[in-house]
Amino acid sequence: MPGDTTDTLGKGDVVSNESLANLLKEERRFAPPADLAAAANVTGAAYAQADADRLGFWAEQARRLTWDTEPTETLDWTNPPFAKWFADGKLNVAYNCVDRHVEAGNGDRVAIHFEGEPGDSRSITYAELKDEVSRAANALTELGVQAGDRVAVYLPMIPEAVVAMLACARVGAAHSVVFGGFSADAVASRIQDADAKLVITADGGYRRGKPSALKPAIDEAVAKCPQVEHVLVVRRTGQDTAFTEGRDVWWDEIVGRQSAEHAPQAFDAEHPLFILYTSGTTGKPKGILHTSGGYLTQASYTHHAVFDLKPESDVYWCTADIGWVTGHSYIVYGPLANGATQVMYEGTPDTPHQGRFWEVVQKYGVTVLYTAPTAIRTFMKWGDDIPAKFDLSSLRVLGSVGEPINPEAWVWYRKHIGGDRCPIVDTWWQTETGAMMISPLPGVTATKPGSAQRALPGIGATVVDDEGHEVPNGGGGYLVLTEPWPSMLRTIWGDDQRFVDTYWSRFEGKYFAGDGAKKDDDGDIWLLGRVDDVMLVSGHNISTTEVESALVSHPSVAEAAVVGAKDETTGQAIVAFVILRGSASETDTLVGELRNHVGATLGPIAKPKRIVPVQELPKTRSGKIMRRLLRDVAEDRAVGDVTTLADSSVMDLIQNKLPSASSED
Ligand code: 6R9
Repeated sequence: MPGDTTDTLGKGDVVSNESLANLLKEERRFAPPADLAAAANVTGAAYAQADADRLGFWAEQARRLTWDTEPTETLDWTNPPFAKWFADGKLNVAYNCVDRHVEAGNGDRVAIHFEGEPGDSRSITYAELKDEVSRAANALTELGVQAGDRVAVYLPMIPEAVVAMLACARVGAAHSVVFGGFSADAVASRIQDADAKLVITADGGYRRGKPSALKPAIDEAVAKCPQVEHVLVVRRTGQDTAFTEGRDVWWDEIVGRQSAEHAPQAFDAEHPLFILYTSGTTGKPKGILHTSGGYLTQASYTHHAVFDLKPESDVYWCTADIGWVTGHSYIVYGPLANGATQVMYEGTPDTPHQGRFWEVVQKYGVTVLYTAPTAIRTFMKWGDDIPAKFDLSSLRVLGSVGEPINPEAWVWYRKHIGGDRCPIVDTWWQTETGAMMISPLPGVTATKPGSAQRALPGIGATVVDDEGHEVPNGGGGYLVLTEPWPSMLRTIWGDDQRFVDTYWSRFEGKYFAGDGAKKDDDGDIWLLGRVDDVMLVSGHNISTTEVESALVSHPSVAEAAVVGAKDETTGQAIVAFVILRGSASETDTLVGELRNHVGATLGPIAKPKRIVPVQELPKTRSGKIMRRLLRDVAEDRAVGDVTTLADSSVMDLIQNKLPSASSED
């Protein structure tokens, strides 16, 4: 095909050699800072140790936890893909996250610096957290919750969310946290699927400067869920709240009058800890089941290793919502198991002003910051001058999660937030993996902008082609996990067959992550987005991530989302939706320039057929772009299910834009 310069590396290839060379063209590597490397929690020796004895390595990491009965078994993989880790061990997860730090003499250490959106704040020590979790555990018992039950949690980002989760863990009930932005229907289907008998919610939370009610959605949802016996309601905003006598109970009343003594009972390592729903590409959401000992081992180890977390001196802040897996593993279980001091922020990054995050970093002296590429690109769009007004010199490690981070955003993050001194750890993992799987280590790895690089010690990950053969360096295909890992999902709640079909059937004996990936010449891994998002243009696989990355590397583009739309000639045609930077104006010349820019960066085959400037992109509430909806628009169909969209009006704005969209053949 004329002008086609894309190398084809065989089936399953999702990126050309040439384009990767482009991404790497400046051969940028950032060595770990010498002082960090010299005092790092984990050194390069961990890789060799884990390679020599993988299970021995994880058995050693399990000793980070305090067990009631020490496990003698590490992995039982006799019935794959149903794994058991540390199966003869017993522990209490909440005891590990709270009590043991108090017993070790660290009760006065702050566990959580809470920063409310309206500007209220409170600091909670480990001793106070222990008392509050114990009271809440006693309250759950009074409300009839027992080990083996499920409890749904629908709360804003307030400390009671952490307390509620830990109280469930303490009594052996699995929590199912449902993100506070989901609709009543979405909550109802999750309550039903998990068969939860208690729901914990709040009157509301603060969002964009105003109280936003939560209880009405629960009232509507619970009306459809007869098995729910009680609704426990935290008072946060004080707004008027309908109350059903006999069913509803105020948190401050029932928790407030409990004893602060609660003896934690030990549960089996494989006792369910939580269910977290993640949307499938189609059909009903999947309830991802995580259990106790293996999950906590890997959440704790990765938080210690990847953030180099020093509990005595670091102030850690993960900006995720507790309703996503990142909030579970890196606000609740990892940091608290490690006795960390952390910041928890209730609101949005632009309330009351666009410097709010940097103000929080400055106020608490945050040393380790963990956020998402979508947030970083938003900060880039708002301008360098905003973070420049704040003292960010306390920062020492920066993390990224949720999506591939394009090299432009990576470099901006390092420079404008990290002062060109902080290493960036780009952490690849999923709700299903429970904890980080692929990431640099900040005291070891020479980092590359845009690459998550290599599997963590004790983790097996590689890239395979369509037939499941490992691709050589320089090759592309599908990301797979080659060995079971401690924090792996154990099944899909109530649907073992779907668990087998979704993750373990595509490639024999390997976990299929659903992500496209590429190995570079050093064997480092580059994530290329969900395979469902890969485009097939004139017989070539082109990754949406790469085209988006090329667009964002143009100075006029702040954000981009790319989809493949059906095309009679080429099979699929590339359609790009772009948000322009403040100063750029939408002209045909600019659109032409952008097409040429992508052509020059990736090769002519990757030139978008249409480029549509828009004001906003459709994103899930965790910040992932919903390309499925953009495909509907690009293919001129009615837009599909928008219930997981953060702002449903965005789609109207985008559709209205389309008739004037620039297109070229
Ligand atoms: C933790 C989380 C999982 C999907 C995953 C992948 C994408 C997450 C990434 C990344 C590239 C990274 N993803 N981290 N892609 N680089 N560092 O986000 O879990 O919400 O289940 O999403 O997110 O596509 O498969 P979850």
